Amino acid sequence: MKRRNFLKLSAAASAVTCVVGCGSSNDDKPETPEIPEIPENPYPDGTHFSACLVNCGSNCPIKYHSKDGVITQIETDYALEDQYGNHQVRACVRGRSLRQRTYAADRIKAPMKRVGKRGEGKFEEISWDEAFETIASKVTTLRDQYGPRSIYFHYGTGAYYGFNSANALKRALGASGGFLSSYSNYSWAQINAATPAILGDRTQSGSYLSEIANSDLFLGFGFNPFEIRMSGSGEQYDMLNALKTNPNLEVLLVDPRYTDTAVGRASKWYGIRPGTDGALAEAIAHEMISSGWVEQNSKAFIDKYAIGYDRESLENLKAEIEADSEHKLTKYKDLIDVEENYKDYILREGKYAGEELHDAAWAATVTGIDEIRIKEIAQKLMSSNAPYISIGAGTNRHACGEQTVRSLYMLPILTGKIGQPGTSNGALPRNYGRGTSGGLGQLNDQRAQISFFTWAEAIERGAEMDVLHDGVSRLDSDELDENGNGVLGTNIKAVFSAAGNALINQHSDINHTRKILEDESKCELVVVCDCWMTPSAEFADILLPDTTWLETNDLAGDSYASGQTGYVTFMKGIKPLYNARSMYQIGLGMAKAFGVEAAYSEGKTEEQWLEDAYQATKSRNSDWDMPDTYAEAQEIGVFRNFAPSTYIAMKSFIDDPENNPVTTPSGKMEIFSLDWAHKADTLIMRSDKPYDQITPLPEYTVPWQGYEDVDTKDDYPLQLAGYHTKGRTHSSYHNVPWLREAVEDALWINPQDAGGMANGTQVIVESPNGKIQVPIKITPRVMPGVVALGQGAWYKKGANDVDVGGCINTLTNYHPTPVSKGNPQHTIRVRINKA
Ligand SMILES: Nc1nc2c(c(=O)[nH]1)N[C@H]1C(S)=C(S)[C@@H](COP(=O)(O)OP(=O)(O)OC[C@H]3O[C@@H](n4cnc5c(=O)[nH]c(N)nc54)[C@H](O)[C@@H]3O)O[C@H]1N2
Ligand SMILES: Nc1nc2c(c(=O)[nH]1)N[C@H]1C(S)=C(S)[C@@H](COP(=O)(O)OP(=O)(O)OC[C@H]3O[C@@H](n4cnc5c(=O)[nH]c(N)nc54)[C@H](O)[C@@H]3O)O[C@H]1N2
Ligand code: SF4
Ligand SMILES: [Mo]
Repeated sequence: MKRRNFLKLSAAASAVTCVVGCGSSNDDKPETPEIPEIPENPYPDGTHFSACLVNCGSNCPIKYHSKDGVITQIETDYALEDQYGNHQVRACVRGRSLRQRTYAADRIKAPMKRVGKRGEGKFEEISWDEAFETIASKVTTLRDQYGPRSIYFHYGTGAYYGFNSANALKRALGASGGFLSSYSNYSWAQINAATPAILGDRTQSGSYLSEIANSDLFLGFGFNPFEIRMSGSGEQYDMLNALKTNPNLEVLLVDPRYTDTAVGRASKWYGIRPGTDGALAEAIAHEMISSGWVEQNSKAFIDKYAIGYDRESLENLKAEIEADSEHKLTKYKDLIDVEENYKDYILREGKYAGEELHDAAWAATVTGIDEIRIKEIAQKLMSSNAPYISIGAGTNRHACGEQTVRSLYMLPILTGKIGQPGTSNGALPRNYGRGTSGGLGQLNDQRAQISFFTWAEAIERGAEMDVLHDGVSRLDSDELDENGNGVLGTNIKAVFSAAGNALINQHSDINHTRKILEDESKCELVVVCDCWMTPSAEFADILLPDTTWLETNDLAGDSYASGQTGYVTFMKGIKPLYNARSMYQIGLGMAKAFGVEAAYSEGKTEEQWLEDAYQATKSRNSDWDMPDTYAEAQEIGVFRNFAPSTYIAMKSFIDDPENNPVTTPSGKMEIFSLDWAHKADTLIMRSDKPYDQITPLPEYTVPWQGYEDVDTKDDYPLQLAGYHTKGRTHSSYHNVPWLREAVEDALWINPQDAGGMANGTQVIVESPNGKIQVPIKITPRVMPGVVALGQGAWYKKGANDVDVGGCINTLTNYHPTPVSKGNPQHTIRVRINKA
C-alpha cells in the first residue's frame, strides 16, 4: 500500500479519539468507564514508544505503529488496568494527532539558506556542510569583532528531550568560544521574582493537588489545569480524582473566562477584569483585618512565621538588628520603615491615612466583581478550616504581575493555616517528577546572562544594557563599579533558536521585533533549528531541519507538571525522514566546522551517549526494575510509579521554623520584603510611573493598558485576556488541521459587547501595537468588557500589516516588568471593528 493510503486509513481510525479534556476518564461519565476493546494490532513488529515533548508540563508517552518506516497509527498508554494511583498516562488530543504533525506539508526537509530579504521566507536548499561552515565562519568573525556575548542563544521549549535537545547546539557554541545565555522564562518570570521575595526560594511549591481531598474550600486565581495540564496523569486528573473523594468541596474560581476547569466543577465563578487580582486581594484582606478576624484567629501564626504584618513586627525586627552589630540583616536596617507595614497599608492608617480605602466597595469598581460577592469570598475564607489557595500563572504574565502575585500570596498567609492538611500556600502545585540523567553539558564559559525577554532590545542597545537598569546578570566582578553596576558591553549580533518559535510568534510585539530582525546590519546571523516552517523559521538566515520526536531515539522524563505520577519513556524512532538530522548530529556537524569535535563528542558516538544516559537514568531511578541496556528499555517503553506520600506546602517550615527557615533574608515569610526594599533602593527603574516601581509591601498597582489606564482606556475600550488553548501548546501543533477544526481560533466576546454582530463575523482586533483578523465567538463564558483569545496561532502578515494568522503577539507590548524584566503578555487593550 502506498504511504498516502496508509495515512488515510489510520486517519479514519484515529478520528474517534477524544476531542476535549482527554483525561484517563471523563467526569461526566460513570466512575468506572467501560474500557473499549483494543483492536488487534495489525503491525505487531512495528510497535514502539515515543513521547510528546512539547512544553505543556507532561511529556506523555506515545505508542505508535509503523510499517516500512511509515507511521500508521498513534495510540497512547494503555498498559495498566487504570485504577487511579496506578493509572495510564494517556496523551491528550494533541499528542494523538502526532502522525499528522510528523507528515505535515510544511516540514523543513533539508538545510537551507535565505535568498530573499530576511523574513521574506525565500530559501534555497544547501548541503549540511555548507550550513555548518557558514555558521562557523560567521560566528567566528562576529566573536572576533564583538566578543562571545554577541552570540545569543534564545529560549525554546518545543522539544523536552532528555538528551537530544537544544543543548547539543549550545555545546557546539560553548566549546568553540561561548555564547550569551538567558535567565528565567516566559512562563513564570513574575512568579519567579515574587515567590522568593515573600515565601522564599524560587522553587517553593504548593501542595499536591490531591490535598484538596482534605480541604473544605478551593480558591483558584487564573487556575485552569483542565486546559493547561491535560495529560491523562497530569494535574487535572489528580484534581478530578480528589474531587470525587470530596464532592462537597466548595470550588471558587476567579478568571475573566469561564474555563473548562470551571465547567461542572466550580461552585462559583467570579469573572474578573485582567490585571486586577491585586485589588481583589486587598479588599479581601481588608475584610479579614478590619473585622478583627485576623487579630483573633491568625495573628499568632503571622507573628511567628512572617515579618511586616504590623508596625510592631517591624519595630521588633529593627530592635533585634540594632542590638547585634553582627546581625545577618544589618545591611537592611536602614531600609526598614516601620510605618510601611501591611496592616496600616490595608486599613489606611499611619502614613497611609487619607488614601483611598481599598475595601470591597472600591474593589468592585476595579475588578468587576460585585461588592457583595467580594465579601462572600472573604467570608468563605474566614470560615474555612483548610483553604487550598492556588495562584495560576495567568495572573503573573501581566504588566504588574509581580505585585499581583505577591498580593495574592497574602491570602494564605492571612488565613494562618499554611502547613495544615488540605491547605496550600498559593504557589503552583507540587509535582512528583521522575527525570532522566546524563546528557550533554553546554561547555559554555561565558557566565553573563540577560533576561530571556530582553534579547531583541539587546540587538539594538546591548552594549549599554546594564545590571541595575536592564537586569543584565552574572558579569565578572571586575566589570562592576562601586554600585554593583556594569554593562553587557556588546550588542547581540547573532541569534540562535532551536525548538523555539519565540523569535517572532511567542515574543511580544511582533511588528517591533520583525523590524529589528529585518535590519540585517543589526543582527547579522539568525540560525533556526526546527522541524516545520514556523513564523520564526521564516526569519532565519540558515535553517537546520531537525528530526521529529517520532524519528528520534531518546529518553524523556515526565517534565515539570505531570502531577503525582512519575514516569520516564525510552523512545525509539523510525528512520529520519527527508534530510533531517537529530540535534546531536547537528551539534556535531557544527562542532566539526568549528574544529572542536573532540571536546563535543568526547570520542563517543550518539549511541554511546544514549547508553551512558540510560545507565545514569537507571541509577537515578534505582527503585525501578530496569533492564541492563538502553535497547532493552526501549522495548519496554515506559517506567512509572505514583508518588508514595503526600506533600503539604511549607509543612517542614511550619513544623520547625528554626531548623527549616525559608530562604528570604530573615528566614520568615516576608510581607515586607527586605530584598525588595534593597532593590527599590538600588535598582534604576524604566520610568517614574507606578507600574515601573518596586515596593517592599505587595501593593495593587494599575498596569499600563490595564482597566483603569487613562492613556489607553478611551481608544481601546476592551481588555483582551490571553490564554493557553487546548488546540495547541503555544504555537506547537498549530499546523495540524484536525486540531484547527476541533478547537476554533476565535475571539470570545460577551453578548453585551458584540454590538449586534453575528457569531463568526470576521473582525479586526487592534491594540496600540498592531492589528489581527479573527472571527468572533459570542459567549457568556467571557465577562463583559473583556474579550479572550488563545495564544500561539501562527503570525501571517497580510495587507496593511494586518496579521491574518491571528497571533496575539501582534497585539502585545514590549515592556519588561520592574523586577524580573519579564513578559507582560496578558496585558492588552483593544478595539474591535468588522473586517
Ligand atoms: N493546552 C495547552 N496547555 C499548556 C500550554 C499551551 O499552550 N496549551 N502551555 C504550557 C505552558 S509553557 C505554560 S507556562 C502553562 C501556562 O499556564 P497558565 O499560565 O496557567 O495559563 P494561561 O492560560 O496563561 O492562564 C490561566 C488562566 O488565567 C486567566 N487569566 C488571564 N489573565 C488573568 C488575570 O489577570 N487574572 C486572573 N484571575 N486570571 C487571568 C486566563 O483566562 C486563563 O484561563 O500552560 C502549559 N500548558
Ligand atoms: N502572548 C503570549 N505569548 C506567549 C505566552 C502567552 O501566554 N501569551 N506564553 C509564553 C510561554 S508561557 C511560553 S513557555 C512561550 C513558549 O514559546 P516557545 O518555546 O517558542 O514554544 P512553541 O511555540 O511551542 O515553539 C516550539 C518550537 O519548537 C519546534 N519543535 C517542536 N519539536 C521540535 C523538535 O523536535 N526539534 C526542533 N528543533 N524543534 C521542534 C516547534 O515547531 C516550534 O516552532 O511562549 C510565550 N509567549
Ligand atoms: S500536549 Fe501535553 S498532555 Fe497532550 S499529549 Fe502532549 S504532553 Fe501529553
Ligand atoms: Mo510557559
